[in-house]
Amino acid sequence: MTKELLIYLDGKIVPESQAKISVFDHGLLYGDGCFEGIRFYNGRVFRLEEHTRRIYDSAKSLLLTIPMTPEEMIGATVETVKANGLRDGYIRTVITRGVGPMGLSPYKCPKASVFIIAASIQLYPPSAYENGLVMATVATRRPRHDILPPQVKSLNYLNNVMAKVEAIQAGAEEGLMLNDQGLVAECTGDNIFIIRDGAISTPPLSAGALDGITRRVVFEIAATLGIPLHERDLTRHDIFTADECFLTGTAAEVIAAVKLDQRVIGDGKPGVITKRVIAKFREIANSTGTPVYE
Ligand code: PXG
Repeated sequence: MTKELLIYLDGKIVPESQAKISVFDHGLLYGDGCFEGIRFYNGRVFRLEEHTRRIYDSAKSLLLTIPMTPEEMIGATVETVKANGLRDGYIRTVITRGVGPMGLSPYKCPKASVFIIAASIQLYPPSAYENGLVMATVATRRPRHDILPPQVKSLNYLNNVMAKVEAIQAGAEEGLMLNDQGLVAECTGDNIFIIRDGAISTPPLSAGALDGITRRVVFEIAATLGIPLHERDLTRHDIFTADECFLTGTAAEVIAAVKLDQRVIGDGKPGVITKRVIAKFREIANSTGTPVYE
């Protein structure tokens, strides 16, 4: 039998078999809530303050009161990793609207629930990290800010799930999502970057991309390596004709993308600048973060 994970749930650390949420929780009934995906490397939680800030921002946007302070949230996150004795892995922090009567109104849900899982995740097979990912443009568009704000990491991920399904059905590993104007927004769980003539470009957040924390790390890396980086509107054509392309996300980390809709990007292999960014990312991820065991 595999050992049970220990889960943080509403102030207590409990075995996973006891970590249960009510069927009347609006997080389940309506997808009403928000979450974070965080990685830890080498006994240190990567960019924990930034993830914590983002979940409080998501909650604020949803009029959702998290029943603890950001400092307590940081403490609970570290404690959950420690309780499981893990050094490398993935944390899923979830805030649900909590239990209430059926009906959309969140005003009848007195208290939000908070749970934190520390485990592991593998988004793509190891071969994808060696050879790069194959992408397909999907018909499902990223919603506009006035439909479902892409900055809110909400529990309503059906837009992304449906896009992922389309990508898999097209024989691809990742789906390229456009916004309502047909401009590149992001992928189903990753931000996208291209490189052309030695400069990196990525869509602005206004295109409908999540303000990815890995995306921000790439901005820092580009500055450190002296590689120009521009936020600008991108079309599929820009990706077809790029020299290199890579995706970023907490789960994905930094990974090359080598094909979009049967067009080979660059020479069809992870590019030189992409490899430099990946190496620098690994260095930063393995040497910084909030210590769990000190
Ligand atoms: N866009 C979307 C829509 C995301 O969901 C990112 C970009 C990258 O953001 P970060 O901050 O992680 O660099 C995400 C994050 C999963 C999983 O279970 C997905 C994400 C993060 C962690 C786990 O597939 N996506």
